[in-house]
Amino acid sequence: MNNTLSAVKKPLVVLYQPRKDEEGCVNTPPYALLALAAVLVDEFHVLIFDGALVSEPWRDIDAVCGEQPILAFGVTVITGPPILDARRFSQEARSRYAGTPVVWGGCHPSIDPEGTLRDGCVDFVILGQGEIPFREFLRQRRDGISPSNIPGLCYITDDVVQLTRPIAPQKLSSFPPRPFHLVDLSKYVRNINTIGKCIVYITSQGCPYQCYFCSDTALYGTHWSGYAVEEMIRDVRMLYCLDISFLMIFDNNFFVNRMRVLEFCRQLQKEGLQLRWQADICVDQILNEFSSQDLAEIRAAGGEVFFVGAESGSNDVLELLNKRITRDDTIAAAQKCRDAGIRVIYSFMTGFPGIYREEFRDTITLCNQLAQEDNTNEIILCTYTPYPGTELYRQFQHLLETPRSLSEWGQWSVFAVKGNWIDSMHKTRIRNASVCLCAVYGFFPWHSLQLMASKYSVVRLFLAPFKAVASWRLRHQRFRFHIERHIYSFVELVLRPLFL
Ligand code: B12
Ligand code: SF4
Repeated sequence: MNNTLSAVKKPLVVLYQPRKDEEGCVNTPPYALLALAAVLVDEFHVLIFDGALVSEPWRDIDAVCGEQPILAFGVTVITGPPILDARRFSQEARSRYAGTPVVWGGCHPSIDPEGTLRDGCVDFVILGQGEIPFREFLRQRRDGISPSNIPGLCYITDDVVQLTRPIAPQKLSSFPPRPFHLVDLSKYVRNINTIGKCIVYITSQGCPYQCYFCSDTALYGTHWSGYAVEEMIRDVRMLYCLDISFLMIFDNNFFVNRMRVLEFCRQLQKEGLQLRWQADICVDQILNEFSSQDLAEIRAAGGEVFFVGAESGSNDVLELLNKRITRDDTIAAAQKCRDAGIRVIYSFMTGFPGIYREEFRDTITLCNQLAQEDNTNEIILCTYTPYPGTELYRQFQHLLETPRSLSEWGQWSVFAVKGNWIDSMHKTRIRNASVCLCAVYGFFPWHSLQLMASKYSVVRLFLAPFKAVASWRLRHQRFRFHIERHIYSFVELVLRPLFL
């Protein structure tokens, strides 16, 4: 962290990534802030702080900034718990630095600029891709001009919210490289027992698909753009120096440009970067855009895991979601990945209003089938949560108790919403089905028990009857009165410290 700010000549800009405040949330480098910083660092002195890494961000900010004036605060915000920390931070910023504007950008303020501004802790919102408009905003502030005529800039004057249209997203390759030296990347390295030391990396923005549940469409429509391969390789070389063995590529859709992906793979090999990696891909892309030969190349270059939003085993739901695939496509894609030796993490959602009983059966059947066919695969089963700005949110809005304030949006999380439209017995069924899948196939977080079972026969013996019952439940879809789940959880609690 820079502690010699007295020597700084450029105007100071403080960027903040709020803490997630949710159990199990991954700490990711602040990629949105790094993207902004890329176009700012020539003209401004940019400091990035991450609420997930420090318990008292203001202590660090005070220590670094001292008495220096700050031109603006920029905060990146997604819907859910990060809003709560973003609000705290912004309120504090305004009370400590009266007159310094607080600007919010990112998914949530872009989707609900009016609600964000009316909350009263934010001065400006910038919609959509932020690089160009934020730089223009800062230039105008620096030059003593009251910011105006900036595409995507929203604010309140005379109690009227001034909304403007966002800028058309620019190609990422037109921006300078992200200034990674502004953050301590080593703090984002995690050690996961199944994959080793890893870090999250992002290589693109947007997605050309238009799934009706996905926030990305609300932000970027069908626009997609990715960093050039040379830049990706430069980044990966730098991340490699952090002694990582696995790269979690968290793009919305990494595989949009086939040539870019294959070139990336070739360059990884040419450079001798022996990393394993995972990335998001669609069923449709596996089937229609990447040949078996392509998948083999990807695998050879360390592409070990695909994250696939299979979403549902019901063709009706897949249509409702505008997924443009059928359940048979998912099975065919699974076969193609298996042939290429690529492990797949499938993400499923269940609990759609009005049809949740019917779709649940089909989804569990498909989950079970995929897991049975390849026991290296993994399944994540979530309860559907409507996100603002999406087509499905609009469709289901009448069934929801919609948040009325920014802080209520801060409560809007997968864990809190949990399908308010679903009867409580069915909620129990969903939870139990998820536990059964984990118990039978050893998915996260139950893989630790499987690990113990492979080492100790006493654990194996203990697990056997539970696995047998869970397997019966999955086959017959009987998830009510799941009493053994409680014993299972209790014993896991006791065994874990003893054996791991
Ligand atoms: C990293 C990430 C996370 C991180 C946290 C990120 C953070 N900022 O705090 C983690 C892993 C914790 C996470 C969790 C979740 N996430 Co998430 N996540 C992402 C992901 C993969 C990358 C975000 C990113 O950095 N992108 C790269 C940057 C460059 O693009 P960008 O974010 O769009 O930023 C640009 C603009 O938005 C704008 N901008 C952004 N910030 C700012 C700030 C200022 C001041 C300005 C001017 C402009 C600006 O300019 C940027 C540069 O162009 C996105 C998907 C994606 N690939 O984008 C989903 C995404 C943001 N997540 C999403 C969701 C739904 C979730 C979860 C609810 C998922 C879940 N089921 O659990 C949880 C919620 C966590 C919680 N506690 O609430 C949704 C957003 C929903 C919403 N309405 O906000 C996204 C878009 C995925 C999707 N396609 O639906 N996520
Ligand atoms: S493919 Fe993924 S990122 Fe793209 S629109 Fe669908 S859910 Fe969103």
